[in-house]
Amino acid sequence: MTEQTLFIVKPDGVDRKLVGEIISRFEKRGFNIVKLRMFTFTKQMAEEFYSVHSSKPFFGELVSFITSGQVVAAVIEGNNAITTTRLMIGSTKSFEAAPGTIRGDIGLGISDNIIHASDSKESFEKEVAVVFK
Ligand code: 3AN
Repeated sequence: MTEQTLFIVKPDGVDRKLVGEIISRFEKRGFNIVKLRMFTFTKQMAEEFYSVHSSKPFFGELVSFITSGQVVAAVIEGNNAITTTRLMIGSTKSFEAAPGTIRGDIGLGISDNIIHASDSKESFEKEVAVVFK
């Protein structure tokens, strides 16, 4: 089933010059890039983007990290995009992520876990509205 999803290379991924490698992985897998944008989150955008996590103890850290530098956001399209992309990024805690995943191959952090990707159609619709409005 062809669907769209969104991923964001976080500030640590941009700082570490991993944008090309990450986009390349999705292109090689067969996804089409539909939209691409480099920008810096404002605090207001970040709070809206991460509003589902607003009651979590790490919410402040999440907002402060995602606003700390430039990010690259992409909308990609392809077969089973949401689930496949989540599998490709790996577990939230990069140090536990399986080798072969993006986090498992090139990360060790939690806040600084290189990449975000929408976890459902509802999340995608909400997130794309914040990032590409
Ligand atoms: P994922 O990014 O794998 O979808 P979520 O949605 O559970 O993970 O969490 C959103 C973001 O919150 C994660 N990308 C991570 O940066 C941060 N996060 C999750 N758990 C923690 C934690 N225990 N401490 C600090 N940050 C966390």
